[in-house]
Amino acid sequence: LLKPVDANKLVDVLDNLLKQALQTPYRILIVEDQDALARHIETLLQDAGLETSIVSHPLEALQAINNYNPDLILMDMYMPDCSGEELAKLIRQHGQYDSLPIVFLSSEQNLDIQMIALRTGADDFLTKPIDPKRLVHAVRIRAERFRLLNSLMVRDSMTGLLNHARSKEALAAEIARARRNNTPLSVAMIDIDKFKAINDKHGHPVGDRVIKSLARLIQERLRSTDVGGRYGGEEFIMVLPNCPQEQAAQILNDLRIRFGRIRHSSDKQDQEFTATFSAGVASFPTCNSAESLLMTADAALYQAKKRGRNRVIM
Ligand code: GH3
Ligand code: MG
Ligand code: MG
Ligand code: MG
Ligand code: MG
Repeated sequence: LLKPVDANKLVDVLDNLLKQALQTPYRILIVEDQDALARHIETLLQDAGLETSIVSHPLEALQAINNYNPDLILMDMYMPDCSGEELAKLIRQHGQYDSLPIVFLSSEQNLDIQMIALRTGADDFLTKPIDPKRLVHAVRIRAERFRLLNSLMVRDSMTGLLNHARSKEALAAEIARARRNNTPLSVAMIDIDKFKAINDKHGHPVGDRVIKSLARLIQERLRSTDVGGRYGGEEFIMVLPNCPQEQAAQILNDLRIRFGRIRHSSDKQDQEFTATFSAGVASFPTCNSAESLLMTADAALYQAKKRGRNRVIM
């Protein structure tokens, strides 16, 4: 469920993220078994400024969705191994793809068959011969709406970091990738120290600013493949692919020192104050499931609190 979104905060924090999201070309995955036709469609879409990737075997589509992260799938109906209708059903069975737009493009003129195909949860049925304008329009408006809604749904409106649910999804995806590629992966759980006292002393809005300042530090620190999420109120998660445990602990310690140096200004008292956080780090392959990574990082965080806070434990 989406938390109610404060419009001002949204403009304040998400505006740039949204602008950025809409400026990156939309990615269209073309699932079409005939090479010449696939290339023709590709050219039409690319000429309109869209980015494309082609899958000619429908059974490779799920993997391609995972790798390419498309904003829309343009799908043929009749293919060997698996029909477009079956493939659409398969895609919809994956919870995380249930709002990904699917548009059929086929020479099938029979309305009944078109309707049955649309019952899979697909969004539109375009018929050949292709009208380039109609194709580009149908694809672009749906990709745009998806991109916009998606960036609102995945992000925490206060910090712009991934929200709790998407952080967990990202962790699941990254651990699957780490297993496939046999690469390390680290997870850090971060919790601001004695945050209740900060709220009590300086007020909730000042507490919010402290949360945002840590979120910004985390955001700045992320490489393009890293994930930063707001896991709870003043709790954050970092998922660091290709990063062994010692290196992750170093990154977290660096972050911890930089956060501790920020001078926060209070509204109530005429003085600045500082804040600290504690963190726990766990890594794959020592921990080999998402659950074990989260549990171990959490246990390490608990130890960091117990041993006096303002420290990173792995
Ligand atoms: P510890 O060092 O053990 O973590 O102590 P703590 O006081 O930080 O304890 P805890 O993590 O349990 O408390 C977190 C507090 O953060 C509780 C809640 O009132 C406050 N909080 C949660 N979300 C927000 C928020 O969005 N804004 C503000 N200002 N406060 C929040
Ligand atoms: Mg065909
Ligand atoms: Mg075909
Ligand atoms: Mg907490
Ligand atoms: Mg805390």
